[in-house]
Amino acid sequence: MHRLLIATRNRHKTQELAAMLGAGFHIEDLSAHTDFPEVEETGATFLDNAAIKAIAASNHFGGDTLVMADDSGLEVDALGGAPGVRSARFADPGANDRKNLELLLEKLTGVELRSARFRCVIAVARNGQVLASFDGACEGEIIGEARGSAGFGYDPVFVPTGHSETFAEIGAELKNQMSHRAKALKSALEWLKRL
Ligand code: ITT
Repeated sequence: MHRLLIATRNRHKTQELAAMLGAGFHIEDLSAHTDFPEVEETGATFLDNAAIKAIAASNHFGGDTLVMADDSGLEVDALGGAPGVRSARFADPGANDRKNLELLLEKLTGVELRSARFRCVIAVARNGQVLASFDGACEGEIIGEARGSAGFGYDPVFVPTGHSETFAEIGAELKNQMSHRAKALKSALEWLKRL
């Protein structure tokens, strides 16, 4: 069984990744590692930030620990691609999901162009080196008010193309088949099998 450290404190990400990775992996995230310092996400792209998180964690844990980091976010066309890499801290540096989502809906009040996409970059690192990275995107649109209680982040306002329910209504199983994270992880899994 492969041991994989997921370099995140976002338990929703861990849950989704764990469900998709399945039983062949022994997974751990940063939640129990309170000594691991908060990593500043100073990159301009999802790839930069995924690499920053993966390298920091693999330096900290050392040895042969295989580390996977996910940097992800929402790009809204009417906002020129915002919140993008700032998705987790859109409303303010310590913002929570509800505040971010409220700000997004406020900014889109009366705006007709509703197209958006979630993006995810997964970086895999060991001994302070990024070994590979993978990306995935999921197109959709932002509705006018939040619907559903599953998932996290902007899920209650994102309806993936070809569906009528939001990611927060559609259920974890379906989200995990079509999401940005699912697509990035599918490529990562192919690569991990050959490692
Ligand atoms: P870590 O850095 O510890 O992994 P984080 O939540 O800060 O956790 P990011 O910097 O990658 O992670 O920011 C991701 C944000 O993008 C997340 O907080 C949500 O607001 C949004 N997001 C990403 N994937 C999402 C998804 O599947 N559903 C809803 N929102 C998502």
